[in-house]
Amino acid sequence: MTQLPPEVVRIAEDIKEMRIRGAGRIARAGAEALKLAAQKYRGSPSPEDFRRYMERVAHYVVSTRPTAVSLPNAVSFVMKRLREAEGSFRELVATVVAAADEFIETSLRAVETIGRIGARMIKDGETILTHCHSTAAVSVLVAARKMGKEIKVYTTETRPKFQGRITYRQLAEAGVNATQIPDSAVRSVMKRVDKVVVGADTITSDGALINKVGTSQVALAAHEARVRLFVAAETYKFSPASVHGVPVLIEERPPEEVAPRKWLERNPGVKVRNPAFDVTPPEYIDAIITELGVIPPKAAAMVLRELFGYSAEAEKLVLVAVEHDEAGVYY
Ligand code: RUB
Repeated sequence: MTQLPPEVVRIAEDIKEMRIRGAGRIARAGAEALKLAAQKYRGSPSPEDFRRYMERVAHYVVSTRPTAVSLPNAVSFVMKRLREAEGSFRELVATVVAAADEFIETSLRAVETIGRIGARMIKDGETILTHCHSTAAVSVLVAARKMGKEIKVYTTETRPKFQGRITYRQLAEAGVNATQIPDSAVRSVMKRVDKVVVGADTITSDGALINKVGTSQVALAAHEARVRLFVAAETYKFSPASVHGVPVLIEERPPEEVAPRKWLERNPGVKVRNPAFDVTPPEYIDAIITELGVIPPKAAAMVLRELFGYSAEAEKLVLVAVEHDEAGVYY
């Protein structure tokens, strides 16, 4: 069996260990991994062998992290092109490379468009709260600043991995007046907040949002204070498999990310849970800002039908991710 190129293994490890993180970046890295796998393939030049090898790579890449549907969507985008293509081995390699490049470019453009659309929804002088680090949400906030709007942003720390520090740094570098708060301070600052903007790992056909753990508490506090909550999400964050009732697996990460190893050793048998994501029901979401425009969460099913139709490949890939970690919790 042809070995997977080290570059592909490295990308997969970087996704697993969260050196590459955030649903959009994970998706682009997945597409890049397929492209590299095709370019570095040194097995037999028979189209059938190459196709089989690429199916194996796709399975491997999708198995890295289970929750963000952007990853199987990116892989499906590329693999669909390969499955539909005919021609020599060289032509098939070129098909994979072109599809991966197209996904990456389209994805980056979508983030930019969301920034432009979302920024128009923010008024000069408003205070915004965001959670974790979302490239799409940061794009909205930075675009608002570029439009000359003087905004103030609260960024949560986002324990246990502190992705909020990335958000803070990116906003500060863009000249946005940002303030870091502990996650537990969300409710106490909410009375000074005008809008919440967060990103998405997955949006289901009923308009529920799966995003960094804590998002649903932010939404609850916003709902109580009558603060509107917006989700910045490219359409490849919508789950085609959810149309068919396939559940979203909430990733559980190692306890060492939550509690220091020494403390765990000193307290043998201690129970620690570390769910990486949670589910915010559509009732707590005012609108989803996509590259196609702003939609109510209840329109998610329509977007899915429009974009994917029936996508059996995507369903298969999501199932692969589910098989990968059976200890997790399903939405
Ligand atoms: C990141 C996270 C982000 C979404 C959207 O979780 O929950 O809000 O992935 O990000 P993690 P983006 O750090 O565990 O990957 O807008 O960049 O796609």
